[in-house]
Amino acid sequence: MRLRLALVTLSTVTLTVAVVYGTASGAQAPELSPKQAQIAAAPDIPVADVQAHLTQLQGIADANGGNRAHGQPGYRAGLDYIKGALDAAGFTTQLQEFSAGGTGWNLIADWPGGDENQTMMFGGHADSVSAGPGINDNGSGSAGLLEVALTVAEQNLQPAKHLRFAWWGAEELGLIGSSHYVSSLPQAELDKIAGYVNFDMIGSPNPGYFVYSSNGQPEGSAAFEQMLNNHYAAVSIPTEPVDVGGRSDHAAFADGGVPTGGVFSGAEESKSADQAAKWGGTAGEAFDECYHSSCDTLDNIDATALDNNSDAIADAVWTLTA
Ligand code: DPN
Ligand code: CA
Ligand code: ZN
Repeated sequence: MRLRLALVTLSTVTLTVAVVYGTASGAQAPELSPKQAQIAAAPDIPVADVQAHLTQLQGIADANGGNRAHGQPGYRAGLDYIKGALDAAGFTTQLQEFSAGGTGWNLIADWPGGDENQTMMFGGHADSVSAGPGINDNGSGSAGLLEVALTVAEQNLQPAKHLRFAWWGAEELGLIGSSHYVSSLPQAELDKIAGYVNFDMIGSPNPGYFVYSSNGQPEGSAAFEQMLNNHYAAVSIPTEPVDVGGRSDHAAFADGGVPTGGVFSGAEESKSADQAAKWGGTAGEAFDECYHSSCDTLDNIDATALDNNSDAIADAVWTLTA
């Protein structure tokens, strides 16, 4: 009886507070602007959907001599899998052909709409080394980007900026596909690219959470670094800045003056004791012991890192195109 009285009293107080607040503010909570609403709506990507793409890429490598390397049939088969899914979802796709000791292709996917004078690009390389199937490097980024793109279509996102995804060829031979793309754009077209965010290795088995440093990068890059750091801070994951330099496909964009950013879970470098303390995993072992080798297979993926970083891709797409 006493308990019930206490509850009645409490709910009365709560009601009173609500009424007073309503009166004082004059209305309900202020409405979000379309930009704020889009940012708030960034989806949580189910990791199983990303893993399903990785299973496909592994199967494609298995059926094509064990790799998805430039100049090998597995490369084109993997790219066709990604392209087929994007085409079915309503993207406008194109294969940009180039030659580099064999024919290579970039896959460019545009989501119709938005201001093309402000085009935001998100990408990663789709080729593996010839030693193995390249599931972490870079099936992981390829699959995360694909699932986020499919989610854009599912939710019929209508961003203010124009949205373009890219899967690059021949990265492993020296950033050839992305360099070809940037150098083939007339200056007027390059000027329309508001930014490029890169995802190369996002499911490393002994993962770190690295955000590309904007130090020495074109003006505007710091906003991408900040946005990505905000994303991880919101889910209580500590990050470290990393100077990726010329080691991945953002480099040609940066050289062309386009603001860049990216996310990376670590390659051949060894995880320090400090890093193991904050991220878990094994100190003194590489972030990816199977980097560029035949064991970069489906089981060379940390599902939690893949999940967290795929969610970061989604947040970047939703936030940076709003
Ligand atoms: N793409 C790999 C490389 O070029 O060595 C791995 C890598 C990705 C390295 C991102 C640094 C940053
Ligand atoms: Ca998720
Ligand atoms: Zn790579």
